Amino acid sequence: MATATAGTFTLFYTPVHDFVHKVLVAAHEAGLWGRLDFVPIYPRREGYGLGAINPLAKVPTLALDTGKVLYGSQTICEFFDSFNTTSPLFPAVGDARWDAITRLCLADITFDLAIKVGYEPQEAHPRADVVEWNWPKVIRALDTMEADAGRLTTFDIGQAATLHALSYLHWHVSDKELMAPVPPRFDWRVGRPKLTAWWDRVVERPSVQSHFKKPYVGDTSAENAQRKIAEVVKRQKRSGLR
Ligand SMILES: N[C@@H](CCC(=O)N[C@@H](CS)C(=O)NCC(=O)O)C(=O)O
Repeated sequence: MATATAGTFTLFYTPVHDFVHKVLVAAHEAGLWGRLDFVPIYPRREGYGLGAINPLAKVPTLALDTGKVLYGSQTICEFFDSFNTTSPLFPAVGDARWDAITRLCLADITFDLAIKVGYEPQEAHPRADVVEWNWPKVIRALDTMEADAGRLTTFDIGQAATLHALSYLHWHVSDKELMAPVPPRFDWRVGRPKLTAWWDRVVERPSVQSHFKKPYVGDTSAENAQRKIAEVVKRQKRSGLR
């Protein structure tokens, strides 16, 4: 059951639409797209600090009209999904629920590992063991997704996260020369026909097409980010949250 029924939701996120964002998918699937106020944040750039409203200063971060702030992409997805009365992405009970949440974890950690292996060569002192340790996990995760893909009929949060992870892997890893054992021009589709067929089907969902590969249009300035953060702080003061 949703805790807020009216108003807009301020979503602080990085609007790089070269990959699928599962929080955007969850919002769209829940019918909330028109109620989102998108605020671009680039965590590594000067002037975009989210620390005033999220101690971890990470994206995504979601602020409600009351000033209440939610963070952690899984938290935000589940919050959006609490408004989804037609086909929730978090099944309520039973095997379907645990399968969806396990799939979510598999995909989210694969996404984290893709970030790690993609950025390691840019570190001041790149460590071969970091990539050697983590790359086999990525391969096993992809093979698990392949084994899972043939069984998928409905759409759930784990699949939204799988779209997120695979699209990120493609964008961040496929066209680069990284460190061994990551092969050059790695393509997750090769040898994974069921996962490929599943991707080709679900990528057409309106919730994915809402943003994937479409440029972000809007104010991306640090001034806008700081103004929106200040508004959240003001709402929190009004609501007695600070
Ligand atoms: N587990 C968190 C991870 C969020 C996260 O690490 N976001 C990155 C961008 S993908 C970030 O904000 N990095 C900036 C920082 O760590 O300061 C989630 O799923 O929300």
